Amino acid sequence: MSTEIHSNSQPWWKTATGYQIYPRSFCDSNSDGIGDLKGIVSKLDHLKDLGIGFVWLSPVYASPMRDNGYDISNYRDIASEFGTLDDFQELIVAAKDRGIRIVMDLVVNHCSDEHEWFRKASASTDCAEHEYFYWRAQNEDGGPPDDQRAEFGGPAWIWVEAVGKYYYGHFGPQQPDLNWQNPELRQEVYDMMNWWLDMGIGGFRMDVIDLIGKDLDARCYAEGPYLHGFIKEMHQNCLAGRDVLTVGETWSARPHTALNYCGADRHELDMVFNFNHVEAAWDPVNGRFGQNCFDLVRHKSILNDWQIALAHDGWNSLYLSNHDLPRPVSTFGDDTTYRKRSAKMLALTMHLMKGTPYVYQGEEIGMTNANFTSLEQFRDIETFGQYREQTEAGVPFDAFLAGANVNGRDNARTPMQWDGSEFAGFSDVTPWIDVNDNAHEINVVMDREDANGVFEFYHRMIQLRKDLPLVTKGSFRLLCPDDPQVFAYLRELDDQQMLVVGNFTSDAAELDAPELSGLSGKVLLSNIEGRMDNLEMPAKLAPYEAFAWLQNPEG
Ligand code: ISL
Ligand code: CA
Repeated sequence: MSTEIHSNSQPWWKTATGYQIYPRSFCDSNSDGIGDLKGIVSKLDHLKDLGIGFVWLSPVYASPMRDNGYDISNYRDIASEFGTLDDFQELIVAAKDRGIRIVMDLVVNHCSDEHEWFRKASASTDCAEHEYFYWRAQNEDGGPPDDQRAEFGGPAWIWVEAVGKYYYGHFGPQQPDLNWQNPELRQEVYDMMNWWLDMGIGGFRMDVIDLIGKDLDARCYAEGPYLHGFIKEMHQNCLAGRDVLTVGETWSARPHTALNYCGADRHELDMVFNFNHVEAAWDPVNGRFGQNCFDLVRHKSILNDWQIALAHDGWNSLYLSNHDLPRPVSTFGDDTTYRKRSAKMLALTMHLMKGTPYVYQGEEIGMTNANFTSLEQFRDIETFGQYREQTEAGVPFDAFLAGANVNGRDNARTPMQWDGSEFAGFSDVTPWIDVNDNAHEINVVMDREDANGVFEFYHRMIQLRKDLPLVTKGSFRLLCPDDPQVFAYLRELDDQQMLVVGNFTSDAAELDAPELSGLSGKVLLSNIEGRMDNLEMPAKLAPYEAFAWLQNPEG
């Protein structure tokens, strides 16, 4: 029986829970060590059992895979190692049968240097495609127009002898930026988007979309002057009138700019990914490859600001992890003694805020960081860029390794741990990247056999969102903002109140919310044994304890 896909009063993406798949690392169906589309199809029941409503699929387009698909060489084809267009259509249908939509990754700030557009553009100035990229002449001393560095290391301006000019690659030479100033380029992108939308996809996650409005001469990159004009135009050309989800990846968005993307009157996007809480855990001196500097008070304050900014208009995305970030249980929780309990605590406090939650593959069983020990184990282009820059700057290898193990992107990219077999049930040959050493004790089979497993907790939590309109619609009020241990908030709708509490530490803690003392209600979900329905204030909390409690359950 197919699951109901429409909800009558609200857009489906407000009541659904998303699940991100990084295809290369999810499931390998043909024993080449690389995850693929047929592998995803074979695991759809896992997602259905979890209760998710849509998949955000990281790029599966044709690509030389310098950045694992975030460098696209053909926007209308599937990478051969992932399968074929037929496999993709089969995935859409098989997912739909299970009430799941497939949201594609839209990577149009840049393409691959192997895209036909760039091949032509870099061979001659005398073709339409030349204008699809940003070109600049040498400056007076023969050098590049400016000293901008690429995200993955090296200069962002790259010389091409054949045309006697530099092109701009924000991420690196193999990812030339597309010139959004050019109307024909924009039309190519819109046609391509419509082609996928007509095929029946559920929407788009838009890669670094805040960069497309850049003004290179002003050296203005993120949220540039042309940004919202372009997104509006995209909306008119592709999205208006379609029942799809759009979410922008926007590192530069702040609570006061978020409505520029997702306010109802804007006709741009449904929501954006906010990274403020992610960046707040980075080392202020040594940056992302320094130490983990997580601070709960700041974390709460950031999330609260976003909840307030989008309380009445716009919509939040709720997440702690993706394919670029370390595993949340390692960054924000405890990945040893309290691994399961803290994984559940992090999930509960995140998912029950107002917005659409996203689960990243493996998070639902509490997968941990990779803890690689040698350079040979890494695969990520960004990590190698860091390695070169740090080595040149004289940083010792051990310090680089420590940083990569704290925040490197490969932490999230080790193969999905399906079972305790040699390659974790991901593949039956050596995978493209090492399986985490802990796969024999952290895997889907073992976790799902455990009534107290992380998966079962996620399943119940996701079900709560479907059962209780309050979870989607209720207002949000942060409690005890200055408490360094406890994250607690109230959600309210009509005469119902839900309290959500999480202890972010391995010490006992206390919540004092006198206004709730003595009220009758019931515990909806808890990650420890014995949490009682009646709330006595102050409430004592065990290490990493979390619960959701509903006052006036009949309301
Ligand atoms: O993870 C990061 C934090 O600094 C950056 O490395 C990352 O480049 C940034 O998050 C933008 O990410 C997106 O675009 C990149 C791609 O490598 C990432 O995987 C993608 O999510 C370029 O397409
Ligand atoms: Ca494969």
